[in-house]
Amino acid sequence: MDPQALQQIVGHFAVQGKVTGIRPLGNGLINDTFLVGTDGPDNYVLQRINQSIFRDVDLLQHNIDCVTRHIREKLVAAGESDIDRKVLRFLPERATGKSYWTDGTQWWRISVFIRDALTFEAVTPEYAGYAGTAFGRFEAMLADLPDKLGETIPDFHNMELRARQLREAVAADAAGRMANPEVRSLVADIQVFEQEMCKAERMYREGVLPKRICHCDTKVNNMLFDRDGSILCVIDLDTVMPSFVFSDFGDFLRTAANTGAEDDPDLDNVSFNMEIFKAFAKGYLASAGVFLTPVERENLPFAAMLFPYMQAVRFLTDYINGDTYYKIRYPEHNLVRTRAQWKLFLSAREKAEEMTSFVG
Ligand code: GN1
Ligand code: MG
Repeated sequence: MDPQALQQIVGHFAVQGKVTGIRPLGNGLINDTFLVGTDGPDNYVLQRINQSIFRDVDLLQHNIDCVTRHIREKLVAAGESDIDRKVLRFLPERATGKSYWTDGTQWWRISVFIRDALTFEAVTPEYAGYAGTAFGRFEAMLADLPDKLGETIPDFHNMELRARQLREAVAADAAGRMANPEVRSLVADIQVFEQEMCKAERMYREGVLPKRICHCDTKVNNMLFDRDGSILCVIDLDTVMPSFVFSDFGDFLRTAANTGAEDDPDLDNVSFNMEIFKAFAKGYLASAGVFLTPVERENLPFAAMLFPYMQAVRFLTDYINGDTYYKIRYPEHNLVRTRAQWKLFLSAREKAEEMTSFVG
């Protein structure tokens, strides 16, 4: 996007200082993100919200406002220092005071850029342990949130819905990709496990599995670390909403316990790393163990399998639909991603018993 247009958008928010530069930031697959440099005390993160995915931006920003306010209050009450580095702060739009600005076709928001923070695409077991504790604490802090949060993407991590979307994509074959035998074979392999992987929705209907406020996008790169390795805060709050705790536990491991990349073209790189699993599970149980029910706890290994599975389904669905959801960098990207997530699922599944004996 042209820098002058971006600068004008920034002008709608109460930033301090003069803007000195705007450049792309991070590698999210949904929103467009920019770093805004200034000569003032802070730099900022500008984001264009992908409104074809987040259809109700008022609800989205309501959730984020409630969550950041609640966490900030908790940090203040606990006497924490350096609070602006431990929770995101969004700026009000000058005219409306809302935490976003829209010209009616595009939606934008700005948060303060957290100084001296590190992000990682991969972590050591030690850092995975810190991350486990941090996500457990994040859920614990939100357990007494007084506001009601809506689902910013309805049924986001509902496996029954994702399986249905795959079936619909296959039936419509909008991009003619079902002609490829590899795609047909992946669909068939995936469907073998469908009933097993839709267990959480059944347990929820039976009333034995609760929903809690979860982050729902706990990719390892959505966590900011301080220079000394401690966790500063969790970012990318678009999907904070009621879900099963499996979302946060499973999605972190999907990214952090993968010995390869999410879209690794070399499947020999991809496998499920038990050292990361153990360290993360230990950290998570240390902070979340107090509120988890026995059913939640005993199904954490299921969560570690569910998320590579669900992601394989989502990437394959998008491939079959003709790449309408995820940003891609080359034509077969979603297929390459599917293969890697499928390999990761199979690898995690081989370790199911070992995981179960670890969480006890
Ligand atoms: C998307 O935008 P990003 O990269 O943080 C997606 C997640 C997927 C992830 C796969 C709203 O997250 O659910 O797990 O890509 N977010 C949405 O990398 O669909
Ligand atoms: Mg992200």
